[in-house]
Amino acid sequence: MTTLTNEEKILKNFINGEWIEVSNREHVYNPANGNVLVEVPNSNPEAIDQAVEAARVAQKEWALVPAPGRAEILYKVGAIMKERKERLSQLLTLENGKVIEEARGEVQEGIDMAFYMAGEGRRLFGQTTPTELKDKFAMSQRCPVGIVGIITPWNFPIAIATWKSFPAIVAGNAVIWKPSSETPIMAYELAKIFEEAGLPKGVINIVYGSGTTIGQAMIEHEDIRVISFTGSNETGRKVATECGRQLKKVSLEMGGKNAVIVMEDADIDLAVEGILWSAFGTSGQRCTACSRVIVHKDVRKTLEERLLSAMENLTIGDGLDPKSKVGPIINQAGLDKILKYIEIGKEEGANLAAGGKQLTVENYENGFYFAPTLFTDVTIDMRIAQEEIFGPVVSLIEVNDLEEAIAANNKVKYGLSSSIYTQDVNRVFKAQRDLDTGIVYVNAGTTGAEIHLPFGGTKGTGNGHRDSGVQALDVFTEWKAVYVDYSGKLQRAQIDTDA
Ligand code: TXE
Repeated sequence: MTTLTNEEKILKNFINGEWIEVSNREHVYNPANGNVLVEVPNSNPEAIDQAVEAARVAQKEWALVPAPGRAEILYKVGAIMKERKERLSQLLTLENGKVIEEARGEVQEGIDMAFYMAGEGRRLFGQTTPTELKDKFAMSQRCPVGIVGIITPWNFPIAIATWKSFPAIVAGNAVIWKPSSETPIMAYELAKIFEEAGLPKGVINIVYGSGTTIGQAMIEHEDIRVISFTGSNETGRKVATECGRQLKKVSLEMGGKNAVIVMEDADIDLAVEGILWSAFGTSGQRCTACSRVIVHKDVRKTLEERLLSAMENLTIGDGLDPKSKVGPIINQAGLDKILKYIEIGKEEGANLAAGGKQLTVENYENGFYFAPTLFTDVTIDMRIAQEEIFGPVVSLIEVNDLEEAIAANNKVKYGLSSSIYTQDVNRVFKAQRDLDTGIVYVNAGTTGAEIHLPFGGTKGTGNGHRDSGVQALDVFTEWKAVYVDYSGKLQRAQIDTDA
């Protein structure tokens, strides 16, 4: 069992390769039992000025290191993470609550991202292209943007950080990272790993603090040229508005209202397994969580019965207990939000078929547990079918055919992930074309993204950018077009083309 030393329990900012103690700190709680885990700095905005100063100096040197050399550091980061996987996973469960098997999966995602982005050190492809003039050469190349700011949430405290920081670093940027103060330990551990891997000081800087103080200071600082944000739609809109005022590039990933569609020809048991995993994993606190099941009328009753019976077998408890299938909710505010939606669902006339209440787990009385919940008789326009609840709550919606199912899927303001269970190849291709989401799964739940594919969504989920995949590099690079004229004379584009 991993424990923290007294020194590790007082987290510090990491600026210019130094650990800086901050006297103003807040407690961070283990959601499984309500005990204090660590203290996290509540920094002043001046910490951002210091971090930017360090990043400015560091980035100039870092950008001159050949990209394969930058990648070598990421290979080392990946190797250390791999060696330390169990420690990281246990600490992740302690601070976030997700069950240990999922925590291991999340850490693995970070390891995969390290090796994948290290590979980019030998690609970072640009293009060469013919020119319209003789004896002239043209190419485009990726350049670092300079200093980038990343703002991350608590639900995937290590994976999301790696999706953002690794491409930024391999592309030659310096990073200022504000992690969520709910889950600060992963950032601390990752900073130690960067340090051990030999990342030059100032290339990554971690400043802990509130969104409104530190997040805002990052957005306002004119030398931070990009903000990459994952979090709620509400906060993301504020971030984008502020960044817009300053002509700052901003990449947003802001959640979803994801659906699993189950057609009448589906393998129902397989669908039930997929729904359980994607609806109740991480206690429903994933941006890709399945929170709606859109089911064909012919199999609605069968699916409902089998789902309810499978839900009864989910063990809820401390994520470190291997028997637990569903861990706690992040905090009291998270529980309150879920409870509010249970009331809304009841008032709207949905049928609460299971769960809908806070749970007390023996010996973990101060933990934040919630029963896996199913609402049936839900219609598309109900708020529980439209708004992100961020808890283990699923709404069952009955439809008559595929067209209606796709329309129901698309009739939400989000567009992150969707899934369809069917055996019919024609339906598969029609659905993957028409489902208006950035990610589509066939015969699998709504979760399970792999790091080498683009992650993100349409409509209210984002603003057109993607985390992970090679597409992540677009956020952290500028394109430069270079023309080399070796004709020895003035050649005017568009004019001297016949010469
Ligand atoms: O999110 P916030 P919170 C949703 C989910 C959850 C709700 C609240 O519904 O219940 O959001 O969670 C920083 N300027 N998601 O409060 O506020 C903040 O410190 C700059 C869905 O944690 O969006 C944190 O680091 N930054 C989501 C990050 O933004 C600001 C994952 C996210 O915080 C800021 C998390 C500001 N004004 C929550 N205010 C998903 N879709 O995966 C806050 N922050």
